[in-house]
Amino acid sequence: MVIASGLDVPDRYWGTYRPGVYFGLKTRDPHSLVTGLMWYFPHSLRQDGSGLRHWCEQGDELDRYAWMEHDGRTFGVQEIVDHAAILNTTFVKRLGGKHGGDWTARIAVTSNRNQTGEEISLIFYTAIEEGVKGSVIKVNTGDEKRLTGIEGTTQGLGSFTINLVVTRGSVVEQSFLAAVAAGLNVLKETVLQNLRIATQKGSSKKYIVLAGEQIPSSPDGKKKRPNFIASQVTGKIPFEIEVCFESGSFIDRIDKLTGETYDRALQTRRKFFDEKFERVFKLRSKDYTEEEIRFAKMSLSNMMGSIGYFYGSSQVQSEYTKGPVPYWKAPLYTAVPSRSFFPRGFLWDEGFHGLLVSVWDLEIELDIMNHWFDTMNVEGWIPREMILGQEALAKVPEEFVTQMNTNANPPTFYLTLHFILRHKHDELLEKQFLGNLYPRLEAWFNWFNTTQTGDIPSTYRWRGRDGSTNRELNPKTLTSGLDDYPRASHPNVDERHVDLRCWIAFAADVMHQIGQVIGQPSNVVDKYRETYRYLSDNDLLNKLHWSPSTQTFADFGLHTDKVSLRKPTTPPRSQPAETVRVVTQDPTLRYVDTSFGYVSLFPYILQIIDPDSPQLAKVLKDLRNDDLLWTKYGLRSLAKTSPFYMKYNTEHDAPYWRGAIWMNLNYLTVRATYHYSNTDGPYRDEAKEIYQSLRRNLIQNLIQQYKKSGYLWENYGDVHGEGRGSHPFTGWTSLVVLLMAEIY
Ligand code: 6A9
Repeated sequence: MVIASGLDVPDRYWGTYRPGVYFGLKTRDPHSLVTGLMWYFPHSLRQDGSGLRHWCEQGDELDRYAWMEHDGRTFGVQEIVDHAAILNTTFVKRLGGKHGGDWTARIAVTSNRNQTGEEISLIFYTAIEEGVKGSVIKVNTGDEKRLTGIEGTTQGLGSFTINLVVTRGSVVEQSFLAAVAAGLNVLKETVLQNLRIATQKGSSKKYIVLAGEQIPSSPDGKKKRPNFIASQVTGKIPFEIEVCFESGSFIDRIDKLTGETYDRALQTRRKFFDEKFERVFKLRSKDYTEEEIRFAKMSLSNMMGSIGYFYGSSQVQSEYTKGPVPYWKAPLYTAVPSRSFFPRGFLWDEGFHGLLVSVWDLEIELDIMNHWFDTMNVEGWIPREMILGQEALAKVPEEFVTQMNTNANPPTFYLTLHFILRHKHDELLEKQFLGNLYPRLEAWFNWFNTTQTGDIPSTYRWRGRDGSTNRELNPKTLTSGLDDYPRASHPNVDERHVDLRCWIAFAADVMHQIGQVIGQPSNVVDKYRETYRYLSDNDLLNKLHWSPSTQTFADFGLHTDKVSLRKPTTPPRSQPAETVRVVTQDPTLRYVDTSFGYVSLFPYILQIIDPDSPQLAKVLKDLRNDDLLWTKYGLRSLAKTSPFYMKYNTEHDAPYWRGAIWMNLNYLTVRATYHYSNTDGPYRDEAKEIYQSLRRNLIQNLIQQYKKSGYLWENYGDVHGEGRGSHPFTGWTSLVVLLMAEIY
């Protein structure tokens, strides 16, 4: 299918589609012009470049930074707190002309500590890739060789101008740089190489300035053209700058989007946002406090503000090629889980993001899904992690780049689709979208249902586990999304994974529903219903996955718990000894039932357990047990009783899904509990009670940790509830908004 992108969708052409930088705009165009912000405090800039802010980095140790408001289309309001300074970055777009219109960004710096006068340097830049046909940017300098603006042309933007003005406060120094950057991944380095120390006439004070025109000549003597133009303003806090992008084809503009006009435009946008937020989530009418509502707006806004546009090709390894080969070049419009640590697309994360995004703006979500499904190969496979383009690649260690076309990741887009069908925001649009997507949904389903099956009929097995390693305490299952969650200790073909079985059962159900909605022939629709019935048949499920001894759902495989990490007794002389796994008891074919955790909950989480079954009673009982998963902060991933609870997987590999509290599966558990508390059956009331308290615990802890730390986190500690792992992590953790609003 041809996806509508670029100028076909003018109102989403420009956006903050570089979620990996603190602030920057680009277009949904493979070779977009990019703009962005860097800043530093002159007194704390170091030779090695530390102190210069550009990419979101945890190492910068900002107190916090978050989009407080962002609608994914027209405007955004971000607050960045960097030690003594608060940077307010806002932008508003205005449509007009043929190239996506104008926008203005405002960067206002105020003091965090009520002390004014400290100096800060803001650098706003514009860059294009080198050697793209039809792309030019150049500086306009007035008298005294001061930069007065930039003008340029690209194929996607036509002609345009960008002007920067200081709108408030006192300026200490202003300078610019026009240079040739070797790539979009080295813009910070380009700035660092071109900083100089200068003094002003009649003063001995030293300033850090940008070096002006620095254009090398080509070997043929001709001057090269700059592809990077940066403008620096050093000012005393408080002060403010405005950057105004004007599109050349926008000829009937009445006034400039600056000053008071900008104020008014921003006010209007904020008001619309506020009204829509209440219409969609109804938190005010649910009696949340203003502070809680601000938190929820921040969570949603970061999801929308984390949407990026990437272009490039993945590295893919298939069984037909010796080494990894590049996939075709493709665009990806997607949210990212974490702006700092992994600002790129992840397949199963995106299905969770889709829940929140689709309630807020269905069109955006359908667009995101279209892009992802366009990355499917002929076999029906979609890569798990999308590392597209120079900027994205620069953040990934070599060994993680290659994607295997035999490996899966949970098909969570079926969750998104199920959710969209349930909430019916725009039936016509949905029907059309589903009709177009259907052939690829079939291919996707078939890929899972043929390549991920187990040896016994109706069983499934995650591929990609390493059966030969002696380094890991329990070989990881990255494909399942639950990385180090303990599975059979000795991966082999006898394994059967209960979570994967449930995912496929669920997918079959959704395929059946979609088939009905778009009027597929009954034999096709029936086929999926049959598959769903077969895979959700509770007797068969219990036979394959219910451990009679522990009375819990479990994986099955060649397993022993008697494993430990030890330093080898005779270390290789040349390098320091790495711990290895020692197995002190032969593994046997059995249920992996000594570890209770998220995996054991899957038949419940995906609502496959019959409402009147004794299994449901047992799961509900286990859910409330403090020795297993229950904590004041949500459900921990692995029971305290598991031999793998909080264990390192190698000496360097800290526990990840071995105890911490993760929002994505907590959200699904709350959702399932909501379902069982609203479905007739003997255990309704138990479910109702769990629903209330689990939901409350999760919401309260996230709000409290946000107040304390300034961030949403990748996961949360099960003992004190503190945020852990990468931050900000506003991917699935922002599903807290749906919990607050009770949207499932
Ligand atoms: C590799 C980064 C300096 C791990 O949220 C994305 C995924 C989830 O899909 C998965 O379920 N995360 C979870 O277990 C993060 C994966 C990050 C890989 C980063 C190297 C080093 O960069």
